[in-house]
Amino acid sequence: GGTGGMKVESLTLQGLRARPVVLKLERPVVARIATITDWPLVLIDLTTEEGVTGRSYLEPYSIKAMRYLIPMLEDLAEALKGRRLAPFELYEAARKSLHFVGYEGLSMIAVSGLDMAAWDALARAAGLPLCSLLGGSPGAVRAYNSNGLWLKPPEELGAEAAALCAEGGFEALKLRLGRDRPGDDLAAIEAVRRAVGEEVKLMVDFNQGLDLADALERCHQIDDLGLAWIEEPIVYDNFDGFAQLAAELRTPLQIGENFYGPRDLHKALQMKACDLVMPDFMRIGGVTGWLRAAAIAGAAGIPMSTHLYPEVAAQVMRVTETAHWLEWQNWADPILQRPYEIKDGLFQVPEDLAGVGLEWDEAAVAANLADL
Ligand code: SMN
Ligand code: MG
Repeated sequence: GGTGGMKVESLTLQGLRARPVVLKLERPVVARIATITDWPLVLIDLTTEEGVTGRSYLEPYSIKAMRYLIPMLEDLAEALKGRRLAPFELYEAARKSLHFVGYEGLSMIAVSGLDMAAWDALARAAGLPLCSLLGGSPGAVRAYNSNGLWLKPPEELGAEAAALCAEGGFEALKLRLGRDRPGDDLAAIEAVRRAVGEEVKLMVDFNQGLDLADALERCHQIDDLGLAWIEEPIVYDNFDGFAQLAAELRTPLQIGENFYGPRDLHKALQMKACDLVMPDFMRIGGVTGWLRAAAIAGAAGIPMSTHLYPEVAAQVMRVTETAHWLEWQNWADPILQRPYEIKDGLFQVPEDLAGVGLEWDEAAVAANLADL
């Protein structure tokens, strides 16, 4: 399939275009720490001298952050221009260029965006889906629906949960917790449970909203409800606190969307700060960072789930030793020509595409370009 194959070892990085887009969310993000109604995306086109273009997108949560992220991406590409398109080598070179600036935050987010586009270009040139280039094969990945169940009144959640299951035959949903009154969180879980039945798996996410004392109390309150995991009850970098929670709770503790690079995952596991991990592609270091993190989680026997970026997520989950759950949300779909299909709760890597295979719907992009 795909482009039919090309000499992939001869690709040369030529340039990068990054465009800011803002899309209205169908179900706004209402989390304990922030409300987001308009979702920012940076669309990346990485060009090569040979004519192959690699694509990726970044979702930096904050519209204004795109004002700093786009020049960083352009500067990285300028510095790497003329180099061979070898993603591991580009990753190392980009990281080294940031030694003095610092590795985390926007630095890592920019490197990750470049890395995902580079892997896409390489696999496109080879005429293979990325998962095949990595030694796997296209196929299905188990997914949960993360599109909704934000901090709304509990009485609205039953109908929404049923709708979310129906969006793709899902048998797992994530709901957000951290309402002011703990009893309202319990009512929310109860409403969703009643609507979807006992068989559907429920993940819950506090979005870092509690302090450790509250987290200890409130996580214990929900510890015998059969939840699939409790995610980020406290601020993301408090690994000591997570370790205490993980030791006390029976429900698996999930963290990782705020790991900056594989070493954060390594540290979290060393400290026994969690039972499960779920790196985000813009923070873990794109595909390169994911592969390295997946090796650590695999060796430790820790189940690994994805955060956002479902298309890249599906590709790498096909080669992830301890692959657990793909987080499905479709907020980028309005600007994609061909979103991957979801059916029976399984997200499908198409057989007949090359790379990650993102193609922009240029009319939709033009209609939603942001004026920063
Ligand atoms: C999340 C995702 C996207 C926006 C806000 C919050 C969340 C998750 O932490 O895990 O899906
Ligand atoms: Mg989360």
